Amino acid sequence: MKRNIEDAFNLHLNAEFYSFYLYLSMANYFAAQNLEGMTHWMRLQSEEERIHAMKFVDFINDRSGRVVLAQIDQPRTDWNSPLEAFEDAYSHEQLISSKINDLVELANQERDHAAHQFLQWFVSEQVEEEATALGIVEQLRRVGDNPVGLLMIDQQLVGRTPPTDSASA
Ligand code: OFO
Repeated sequence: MKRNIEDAFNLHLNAEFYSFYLYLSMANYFAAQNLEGMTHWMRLQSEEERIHAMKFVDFINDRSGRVVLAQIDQPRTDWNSPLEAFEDAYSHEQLISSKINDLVELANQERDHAAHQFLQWFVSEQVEEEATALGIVEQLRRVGDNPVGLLMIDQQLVGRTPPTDSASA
C-alpha cells in the first residue's frame, strides 16, 4: 500500500482506539451513577470500537504495510448528565464519520480500490453508529429531569447484546 494511505490508516486506527477508550470512560461514569443499562451498553460499544481498530490493523498487515501504534489521548472522565455523555458520543461519531469520508476520498485519489472497498463497511457502519447514538440522545432529551424516565431508558439499554462476530460489530 502507498505510504500516505498507510499513514492515514495508522492515524485512523488510533482514532478507533480512542473511541474504545472514550466509551469505556463513559461506561465507568455510568457505573459510578449505578446506571446498569447504560454501563452495559457503553461497555459493548467500547468493545465494538476495539474491533473496528483491529480491522484496520488486519488490513494494514494484509497489505504488507506497517502498523504503528501511537499514544492514545486521555478521554474525558466526567459528564454533567447521561444526556451530556450521549451527546458527546453522538458528536464523536459525527467526527469519526467525517474521518472515514476523508479516507474514502484519499483511497479514490490514489486509485486504491482495495482500500476503497474495505472502507465501505465503515461508511455503512457510521450511518448506524450515528443513528443509534442520536436515538438515545433524543430519548434522554424527551425524559428531561424525570428520574423514572431515566431509569426506564436505562432498563431498556440492558438488553443490548454483544456482537456475534467481528463482522457484525
Ligand atoms: Fe468505530 O465507530 Fe464509533 O467511533
